[in-house]
Amino acid sequence: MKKIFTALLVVLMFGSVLSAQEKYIPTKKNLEAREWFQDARFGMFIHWGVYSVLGDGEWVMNNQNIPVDRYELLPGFFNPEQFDAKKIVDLAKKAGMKYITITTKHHDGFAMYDSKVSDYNVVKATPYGKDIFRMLEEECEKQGIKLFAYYSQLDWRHPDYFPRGRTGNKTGRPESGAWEQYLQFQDAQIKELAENYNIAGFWFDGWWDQQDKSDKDNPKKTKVNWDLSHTYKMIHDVNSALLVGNNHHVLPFEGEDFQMFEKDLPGKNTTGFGGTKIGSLPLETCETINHSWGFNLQDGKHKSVKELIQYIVKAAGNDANFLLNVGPMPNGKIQEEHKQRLLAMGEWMKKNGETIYGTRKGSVYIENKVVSTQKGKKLYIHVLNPVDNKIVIDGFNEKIKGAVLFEDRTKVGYRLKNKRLELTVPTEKINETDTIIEITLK
Ligand code: FHN
Repeated sequence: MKKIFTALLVVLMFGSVLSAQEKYIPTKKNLEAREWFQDARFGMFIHWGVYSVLGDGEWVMNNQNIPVDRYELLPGFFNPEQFDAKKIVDLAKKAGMKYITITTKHHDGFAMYDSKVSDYNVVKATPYGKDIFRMLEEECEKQGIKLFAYYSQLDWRHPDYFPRGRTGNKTGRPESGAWEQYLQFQDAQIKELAENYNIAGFWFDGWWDQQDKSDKDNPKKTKVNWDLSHTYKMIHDVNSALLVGNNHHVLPFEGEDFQMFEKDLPGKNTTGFGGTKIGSLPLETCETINHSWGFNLQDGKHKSVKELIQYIVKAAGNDANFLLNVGPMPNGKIQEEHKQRLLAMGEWMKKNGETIYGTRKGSVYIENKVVSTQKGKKLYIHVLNPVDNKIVIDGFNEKIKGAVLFEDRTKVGYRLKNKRLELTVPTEKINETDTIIEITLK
């Protein structure tokens, strides 16, 4: 009898290891969701939490070494009476955004949804007492906007997030903890989000906190076992269409459905923590309007409308979505400078969105000068910061039927010889943000 029991135990254990590590094969529903995602091209990122009360960004707990027992006073001051989910979703739509990704839990461990796993959440621990994620979910459903859940795997509050990683080391927690217990906590919150909210996917963050950078040849090495395959399988078992992305700054892991880049176009490394190779999954890059993700009272370095529009054009020219961030203030409103920029982007997207939505990257790319997007036989040449009205493109392997200005169908002169394409735009038609030439291919 004992032998049979042991054999059964081995089979069960072996089976569970295989099931968690079996090759991930995205379902048809998932692949359709990926297509939708790539067509969407533009989303709103929302970083919002009790940290907004201090107006010093979302890293304030770590940066000011605020111990947990002091930080836990903040929820008591969080009462965003002017929060209006309809206004937020209206703004996203007016900007031309097709989805919203909001922080359900950032590194501080505070849940912006009605978590049954932890009372450290916006419903139970604040005078506001309402489920912000639920209100956004319901408004997104009404307005046909998809909702993604940002979830931080890194946690500066949970005692079992131990061993500590690179950050959150001075938050007054005991130097002990059970990592497996933390993973169970994390997975329980992820599962309740997947099961109880109508979302399109997860945007994970914080894996990098445990990255073991000592092994240059193995960037995926970590000091702990995140057991990502178990978490991802759990998500896809709840709903195979859920798109999983993880902002780990390394090549995608098995079970992920899109690859994101932060403050850089895919593959670039202006930040110093980027430079990750581009994988084969749908791509997204995320950026702030000023320099802060969470509301920062003193950060007035807001990017211009031209910079933001060129960012979405460059992203699309790199086959990537653009996830542009807002950090609501403690009263629940979006700061005016960001609202105005989003509305201006929306005006541009109304006129030119056809050259972005539903496109894939085109064959023409001259860093910072000319990018291209394509939809069927239409190749859109986006001329950014031209020095004159002649655009020269070498190595052009396509055959052309015609070329016009996208905005008013004015004919664009062209000469194609030995794979060199010369386009001549009427000088008065040059647009200082983006001159779009629509080429019809043979
Ligand atoms: O530490 C976070 C940061 O607060 C923010 O959430 C960004 C958004 O991409 N991700 C991490 C930094 O890489």
